[in-house]
This record gives sequence, C-alpha cells and structure tokens, in this order.
Amino acid sequence: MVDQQYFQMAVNAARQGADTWTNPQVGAVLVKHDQVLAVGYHHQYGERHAEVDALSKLPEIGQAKGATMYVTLEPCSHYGKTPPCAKRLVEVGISRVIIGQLDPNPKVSGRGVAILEQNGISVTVLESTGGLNQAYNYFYRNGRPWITMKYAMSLDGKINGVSGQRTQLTHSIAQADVQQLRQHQQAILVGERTLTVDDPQLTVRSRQMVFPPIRIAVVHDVNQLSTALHLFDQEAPTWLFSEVANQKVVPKTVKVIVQPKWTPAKIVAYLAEQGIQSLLVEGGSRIQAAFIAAELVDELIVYLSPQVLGGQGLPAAVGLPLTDQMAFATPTITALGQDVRLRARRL
Ligand code: AOF
Ligand code: ZN
Repeated sequence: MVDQQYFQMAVNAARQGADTWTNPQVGAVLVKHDQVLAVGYHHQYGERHAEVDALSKLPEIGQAKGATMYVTLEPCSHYGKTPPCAKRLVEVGISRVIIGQLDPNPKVSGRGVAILEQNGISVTVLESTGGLNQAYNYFYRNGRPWITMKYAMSLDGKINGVSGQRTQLTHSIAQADVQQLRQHQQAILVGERTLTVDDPQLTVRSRQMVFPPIRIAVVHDVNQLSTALHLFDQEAPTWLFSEVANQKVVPKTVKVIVQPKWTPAKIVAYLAEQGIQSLLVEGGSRIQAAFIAAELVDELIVYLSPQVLGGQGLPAAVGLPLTDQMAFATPTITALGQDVRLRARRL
C-alpha cells in the first residue's frame, strides 16, 4: 500500500473517537515491511493519545523498532494529561513518522516534529487534515470558536406560526439531523425569546455523550426566569449570560455569568477564553440577526419546511435591519424526508 492509503486508515481510526471533546480526533497506524502491525486512536478526552493507543496493541513493544507510524496529527511534545508521544516514539525505536498536519496548539506546534528529527527519525508532513478537527484547527488559528447558525423556516421565511407560541416546522428526519449536528458541538446558544417561548432542552438525545454540549441562553435578567424551564433540569451543563446580577439559587449545573451588556463579540470572547472551540446558534430571530450583524457566523444550516405560514408581522428567520447583510457560498442541498437542508459557508 502507498502512504496515502495508510494515512486514510489512520483518518478512519481517528473518526471513531467520539468523545474527544476539546481534544482533537487523532488516529495512528503502525506499519512494518508493508504490514499493518497496529491501529489506534484517541478515544476520549483525558485518555491516552492515538500513538500510545496503537503501540499498546502490539503483543511485544520490541516490534515497534524500525517501524513507520502514520499519524493524523503531529505527535505531542508536552506533558499534559499523558506524557509526550514524540518521546515515546523515540523510545520504542520508530524510524519514520508520516504526519497529516502540524498541531496548531501552541503547546506543541512544531516541537513534536523537532523532537522526532533531533532523534534521527525521518518525518514527512502530508499537509492534510483528512477532513478532521475543523473546529479545533479553526480555534487555534483564529482564537475563537467555529460558529454555526441553524434554523428551520417555512417557504415564506417564517420561523414561527402564531406569535409567542412554539411551532414545530420540520419532520422526523430533519429533527434527527439536528441531533447529529448537536453531537459535534461544544456549546449551543439561544436568545431570551426562544428560551422562554420554546423552552428548548438543547440536549443530545441521539447518543449518550460523555461531554454534552454546554447549553447557553442570553437573557436580560436571570432572576425573571422560571426555574421550571428545561435549562434548569440538570441534564447538561448550562451557562446563563445575564445583564442583571443573579440573586437566585440555581442548581450546580447552572453557571450565571453577568455583564452589563452582552453582545455577540463579548459572548464569543468569553467562550474563547473558556476554550470552547465550536458554537451552534439555534435561534431565534433577534440573536441570529445580532450574530450576523457582528459577522460572527461561519456556516449556516437552514431546514426548509414545505409550507407557507402566512401571518403578517411574524418575525423573519433573521430579523436584520437593511444595513446588515451577509453572503454565503453555494450551498450543499440535501433532501431530508419532507424537508430540505441547505448548508453554506460564509463567503
Ligand atoms: C497526540 N496524539 O492522540 C492527541 C494529541 O491534555 P492532553 O495531555 O490529552 O493533551 C491534549 C493536547 O495534546 C491537545 O490539545 C493536542 O495538542 C494534543 N493531542 N496529540 O500526539 C493524540 N489527542
Ligand atoms: Zn500525544
């Protein structure tokens, strides 16, 4: 097999790591004399890294001597929750390492390769992410989370039927798709009206998550909220961004963060400080408009439901003033049962 095929095996292994959370998904394949000796991946945040996982599959560690390792991300150089992988590869006598991409994490970035090369290991960097770790890479390169905005709307661009009431627009396949989307997010955010009118759960029901996305609501006064809302149900960590100081007793899953005036820029800066790499903005009209006006949307996902709701004066999906606009690249269009999904990146 050629390098690209082994690399692809490593990419496929990496994708099995469903609970890596803010750590990258990483896969590793150990090859000697054109035979695969072992395959490993980073299973879960805090657990052993892909390279060490692959080495642990060998019946005898001596077999690693003279072998080639294909690894999707630069082996780490730091003492984190586990000792540095680059040192381990040197110790066991690996002679060649083929890396997908350098690690953008400043704790590593290039130092892993340097350790390998200083110890006489031949290193090739393929300059390919293999499609992995989009949010992780974006976060370290741009200093803020990758932001996806998602909403469902009717054919006449409405997100609600009767004002002040929750309207279910999409059908089961599109709803299951939203669950999939949430699985890959570190935080999900809604505005005050969506919180109080829809009372969303903002949880992942399609899979048991070791690190569920943090549920976030931006409100004016946290003291005015009913504690019967789903966000107080302790099903997932919850952050409430309030403009008025909290006097309420809240469950231990709920953190209240106070700031006299929350703007998308301040919200995103706070999330970046907390190390959050991906954010899903899930409505409604006003908060979506605010994020677009602040140019804090990287990708838009719209579910189109085949119905005309009518209703003059009902909010548009994004309630923007005329001065704020945003253009998107040609969308990918997917039919999801009765509904249609449009997915487009910001231009
Ligand atoms: C690797 N192989 O499989 C992973 C790497 O907190 P720790 O110790 O788990 O370190 C997390 C950092 O280590 C993470 O931000 C990234 O730089 C690197 N992850 N490196 O060589 C792996 N998961
Ligand atoms: Zn490592």
